[in-house]
Parts: sequence; C-alpha cells; structure tokens
Amino acid sequence: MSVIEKMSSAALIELEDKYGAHNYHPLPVVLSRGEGVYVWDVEGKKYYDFLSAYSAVNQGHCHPRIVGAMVEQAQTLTLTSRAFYNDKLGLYEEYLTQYFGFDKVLPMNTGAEAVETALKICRKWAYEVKGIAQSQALIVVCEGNFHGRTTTIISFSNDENARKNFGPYTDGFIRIPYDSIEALEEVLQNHQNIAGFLVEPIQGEAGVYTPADDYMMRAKELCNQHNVLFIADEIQTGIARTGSLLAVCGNCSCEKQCERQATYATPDILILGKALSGGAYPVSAVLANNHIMNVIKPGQHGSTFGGNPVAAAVAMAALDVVSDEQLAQNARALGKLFRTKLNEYIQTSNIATLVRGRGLLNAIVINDTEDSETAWNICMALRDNGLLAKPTHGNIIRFAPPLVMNEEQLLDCVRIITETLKQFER
Ligand code: IF1
Repeated sequence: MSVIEKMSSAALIELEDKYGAHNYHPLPVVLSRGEGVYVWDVEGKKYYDFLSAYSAVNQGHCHPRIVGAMVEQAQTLTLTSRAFYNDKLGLYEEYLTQYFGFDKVLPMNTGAEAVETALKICRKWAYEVKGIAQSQALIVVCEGNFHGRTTTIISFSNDENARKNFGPYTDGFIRIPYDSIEALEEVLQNHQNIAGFLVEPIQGEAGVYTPADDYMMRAKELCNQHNVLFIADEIQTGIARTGSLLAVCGNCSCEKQCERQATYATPDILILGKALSGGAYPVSAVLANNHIMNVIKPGQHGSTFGGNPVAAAVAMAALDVVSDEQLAQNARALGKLFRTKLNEYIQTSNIATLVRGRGLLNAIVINDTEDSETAWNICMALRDNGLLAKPTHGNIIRFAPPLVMNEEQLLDCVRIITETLKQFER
C-alpha cells in the first residue's frame, strides 16, 4: 500500500498505459480521493468534479449514508446468487417499484446489461402478447444514440468508432432521426412489426442534445396508439440529474419531484443505472408493469450479481439521499443559474457559442471544427484551474457536477469556467 501511495501521477499513468488495454483516452489527472463535489489527485491538488463519472455520482463522492449502507451490508452478506433468496432483495424491490411507480423490477448491474434486458423483455412481449410473427419484431432507435457497448447495442449505433469491425451485427432495429415526431409517426405507420421505441430523453453522448419539450410526451402517445412499448433509457438522465426525478417528466415546475410522471410520459419500460447506486457500486434496473414484466419466466434471464444484497442496500440508501436532500429541486435551480450565467458570458464570447441542457446536465459548444483540439485544450486548462470536465464528440464540453453542490460552489465554478474560456478568446 505505502508503495502505491508514494507513486506520482506520471508513474501511475505509465502503468495504465503499459498494462491496461487502450480502450480509453482519459484526461491526464490521477484521482485518489473524493468527497461531495470535490476530488483530489495523488499530488493532493483539489478539483471540482464536473463529470460525476458520467452522472453516476449524482449524490456526491463517498456520501456517508451510501458508504455506510455499503460497509454494513458488506460485513453481513454480499452475494447469494439468485439460486437462493436473500433478506434485502424483496425490500429493495418494494422500495424501488414504489419510488418510481411500477409493478415490478428486474435487477441487473451495468447500464448495458439493463438495456439488453429491456430489449429482451420487449421482444418477448412482442411475440407472446402483441402477437408478432416469430423473429419479425423490430425495435425503433434514434440516430446518435448511446446505450452501451455490447454487441447487440453497438449493432444499432451509428457511431462508426464504436461499431466498426465488431460485426456481424444483431438484426431487428430501425434507426430514425432523434427529436422528430414526424419520423416516428412515419416508421410506426409503415411497419406492422414494431415492438418498441428505445430512446434517451436527452442524448448525452451526442453532446447533451436536448429535444423539444413535448417530444417525450408525443412519442409516448404515438407508441400507445400503435401498441408499441415506449422504452426510456434514463441511465444518464434519470435520478434527479435533469432537475426532475426522471427526464421523461420534462421541464416540470412542480414541487413534488415526480408529480407529473404519472400523467406525462410514463415509460412502459424504464431503464436505470449509474446514480441508482450513487456511483458506489454497479447497480442497474429495468422497471415495468405486470402485463409486460410477466413475460419473463425462470431460466429466461438473469445475472449472478443481479439483485445482490450489497446492491440492494446501496441503492435504497442512494435513493433516500435523492429525496431527503431534494437533489432534483437543487439540480433544477442550480441548472437555471448555470445556464443564465454562462449565457451572459457567451454574449461576449468568440470561443463558446452555445450552452444547452436541463437541470445539471449541460454542455457548451466550442466555436471550432469537429476535429479540432480546442475543446480538449480547454478541458486541460480547466483542470489546471481546478475543475474537471471532458469533451464529447470533438467540440462540445459536457458539464455535469454532483447534485449536492451549493450555490456558492456553483458560482465559483462559473468563475473558473469563464476565466478559463477567456484564455482562449481570439
Ligand atoms: C463509457 C457516453 C455518457 C448511457 C446510456 C446506457 C449506458 C450509458 C444513456 C451504458 C453509458 C457512459 C459509458 C461510458 C461513457 C458514458 C457516456 F459518453 F459514452 F455517452 F455517460 F455520456 N445508456 N454511458 O449514457 O451504461 O454499461 O456503461 O453502465 O466509458 O463507455 P454502462
């Protein structure tokens, strides 16, 4: 241990470079500690975390309630597999389904696994309930989607880097433009065998692309009309990130964070991951009502770790924190402030052209070509100035701090961001 603690950032980066597969291109900063909205590197420098592990750490780093629940359960019982019952799973299933308003949950671990689960449930429902002919079911997805890295999921991606040379691909998906109700209407009218529509309420990887306010609601209505399952991937947008418990709720201004969920765009299948554990542990879930979930019978789906007692204890604590600390309301208020302040700056800027997002899932568009290094260089300068963010797709920088941030901290971050951008004005 003491040897590792003494190693420099440069030496640790070298180790990863030598012994790890090169499947990532991280910002060169080596973190060794986190607390709330802050992380520290191995040299002791302190940063604001403006990525939150891609919105997994919504509740802040090492939240004592979440860590406490994890440690306590880890000392008691960690894994039984689903060959036996455990004394936490049922409690968690009741808690989670009541929290989000569904009959049942199927617990998994990673986001991609949960998406795969939703696709399997949807196809099985299509054959056994909707009555689509064997192997004919189609699932509609969107251009620019990101749903994970499995072979089936990359089959319907249009990101060449993510899919090239991983074929043969899985059939049965149709891609339509995102944020186009007309395209959805057309595809639903032209095909008889559509089982589901899989969609992100905001496209994160595509650069925090925020669709029209009524897109989710109208898409859900169209799906209803055509007896097609509306499947919301809220792995990144869910759990208070966008200023409401779920982003499918839209820009609701209600005080009760999920009030509109029941009447607005309740998905037929809801996919959660990331912040379901506050970033402490891989926990994902697929929620649906009985008439859909009951198509899955023993032996047809599962996972060794799915629904394990540590995951159950961690997820309950993580969701307790979201409601007790009113994180959705905080994300909504601070998000508005963030966009207002950045917009004021952008009026005067040549380097930043646009800020967009909802709640505390935001991005700025950098005024340069897609393949330029400018966004990366700005992120390096932000790092030097004490704030960690990452570019997405070339010239866009995503800003997603933990939701436990306060107003004073947010204004401090706005100061760091604008002062850094100033260094790049031309
Ligand atoms: C990586 C992006 C974010 C997701 C949605 C499913 C998954 C993700 C909407 C899969 C995961 C992560 C994965 C991460 C990068 C990151 C990401 F830039 F690639 F798009 F967050 F914006 N659905 N997103 O966002 O969940 O299996 O990873 O648990 O390094 O690949 P997972």
